[in-house]
Amino acid sequence: CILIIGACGQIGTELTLKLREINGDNAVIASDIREGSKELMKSGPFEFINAMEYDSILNVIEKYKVTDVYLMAAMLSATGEKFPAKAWELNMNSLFNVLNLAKEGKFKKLFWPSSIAVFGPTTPKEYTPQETVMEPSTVYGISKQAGERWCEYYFNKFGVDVRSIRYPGIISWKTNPGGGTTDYAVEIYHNALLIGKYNSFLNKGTKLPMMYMDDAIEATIKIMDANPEDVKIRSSYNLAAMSFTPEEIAEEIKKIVPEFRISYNSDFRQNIADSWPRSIDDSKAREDWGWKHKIDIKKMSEIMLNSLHTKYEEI
Ligand code: VAH
Repeated sequence: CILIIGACGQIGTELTLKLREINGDNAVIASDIREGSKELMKSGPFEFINAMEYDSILNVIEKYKVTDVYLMAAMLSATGEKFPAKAWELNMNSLFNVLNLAKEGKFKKLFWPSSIAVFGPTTPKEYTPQETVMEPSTVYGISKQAGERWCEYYFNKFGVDVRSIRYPGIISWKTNPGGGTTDYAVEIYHNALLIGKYNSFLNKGTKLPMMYMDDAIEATIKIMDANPEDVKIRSSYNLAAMSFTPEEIAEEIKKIVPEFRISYNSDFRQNIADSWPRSIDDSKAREDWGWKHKIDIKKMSEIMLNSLHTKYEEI
């Protein structure tokens, strides 16, 4: 069966729910260091796992005869700059735990998320290639770049079947994101409905690669279902759907919430955003395992506002 480590996070929650829909509730074990949303907790088996503790992962793998592991626990870019040592420790030790468990044959297939944060200020900013200069300037980005190198090393040296995607900013409404620089693009929708305005911590003109959650979940499942020989890149695949600026989201929101107003007041996260690409070339993922995105900024805005409107009405 499948084990999701970090199942209570922004991506982990929806990945767990989708995998349960496809494989059956009891075929997917959710785990995290704390309990998650009501919807997640009542949808199937849950185990407490600290991703940095090898034995706690091994116990669950043996208890449920796990074959596939998705390691979704990590400290993201903004929080990582506040707690650099903790970010490095969590992001790397958790990865070494699962790479070594796979190397020792305790389970078969591993998914590990990388990020466009592996790119830095010296990387070409538009249509960033799969292979290019990567000098990340955040601890999070450094940990993802190092992680990619280790994934490729364990594949080449020990035949570990690890697969990885460089996620762009992910937008969703079911859980609140935690500690990311792209989180402005989630907060803005909540605020549009709650107070009709948003003070963006990223400046006008800050274009970043982004993706709606359903596309990210589909890509994750697609790369894990791909034939091993089609997964030609074993560091991590560039992945993209759209790129937009805060003002472009504001324009989409105004089509549905005409009185919405945006203001700008950048903070330390502006430097992080400025170090990242503005758009990504994901042609290798499209060629190798048939990736294609479905949701654009218009569709995303409609889904976000309609879903959040319903959510806030229920409260
Ligand atoms: C972050 N949401 O902001 C994450 C992601 C590309 C951004 O890695 O840190």
